[in-house]
Amino acid sequence: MDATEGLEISQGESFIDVKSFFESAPPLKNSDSITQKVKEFIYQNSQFSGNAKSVGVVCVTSGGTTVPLEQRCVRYIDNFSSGHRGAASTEYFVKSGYAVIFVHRRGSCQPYCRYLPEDSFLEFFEVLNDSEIQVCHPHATVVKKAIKEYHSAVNGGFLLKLPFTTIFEYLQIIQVVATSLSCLGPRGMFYLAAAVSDFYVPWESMAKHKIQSAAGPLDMRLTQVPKMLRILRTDWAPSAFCVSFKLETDSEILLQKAESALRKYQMHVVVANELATYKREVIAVTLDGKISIRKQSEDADVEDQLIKLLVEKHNNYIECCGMGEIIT
Ligand code: PAZ
Repeated sequence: MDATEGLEISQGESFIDVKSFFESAPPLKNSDSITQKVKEFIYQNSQFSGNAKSVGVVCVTSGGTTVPLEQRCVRYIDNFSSGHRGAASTEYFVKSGYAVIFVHRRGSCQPYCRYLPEDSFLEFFEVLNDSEIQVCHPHATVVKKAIKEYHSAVNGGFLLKLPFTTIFEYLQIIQVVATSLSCLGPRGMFYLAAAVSDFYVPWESMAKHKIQSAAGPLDMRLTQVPKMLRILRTDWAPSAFCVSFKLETDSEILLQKAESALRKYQMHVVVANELATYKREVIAVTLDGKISIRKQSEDADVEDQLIKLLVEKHNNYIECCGMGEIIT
């Protein structure tokens, strides 16, 4: 696929930025196989009436993108995100009957693995004899649940995982998913929880080899990453339901920035969250108003309530689109 395919947008300036971003990006590895997997997954989940397999297909993005500083990359700029929100949300979407394309940062938190230990994995197992191991008793319940739910999602064809590391890979994958998902019209959804770099080093101006410290202090000019949300809405998947996230550290500007993103990029929902409290509270900002969602108990996930709300809003959207109402 041509990297700039589907970019017939009117805003000249954005078009040029996007075109030059894709033209200069290193080509996505396994692009053909990713495109084929995405198309097959969407096709298999596109029968929505009668014995519907899924109620819709949602692309969940998760984890932070990196910005390489060298073509043979030793150093990079990273973005804050563990991937926990995307992984938890994926589980709740699958539970609600959605098929999920999970576009995630390599090595970040994965669906159904959130309760497994990161650093003491081996403590979960004990050796019985030369050929058998078993999960130690206190952990058996949580591991059994994780294995069952994971296999049911993957074998049932409800979960497709696509990894990325760099901003280049991320945006190329989003383009593939978005242009493929557009065939589902309003039944397609984007849930963009990944922390995406705002600035990058264009490939052609990037140092080829490891930057040397002997040359003294480093001066580097970063270019703004083109705003893909706008293109996603206007060109790639114009009928899909779009939820983006806004993270800020200053509570004074959070809602104002979320409202501005809602209007500027024509999002259906912007989920506003503050770094200090994002695990227990988020605010869903829509054109109809704001809804604050808090964790219901210490063991609960804020994503549980959030996904319930979004599923309801998505259903209303599908209904209104079916009735010929134009919803922006
Ligand atoms: O991945 P995580 O659970 O550690 O964090 C989630 C989050 C805070 C990255 C996400 O909720 C979010 O706000 N993403 C968008 C970040 C941004 O404004 O770029």
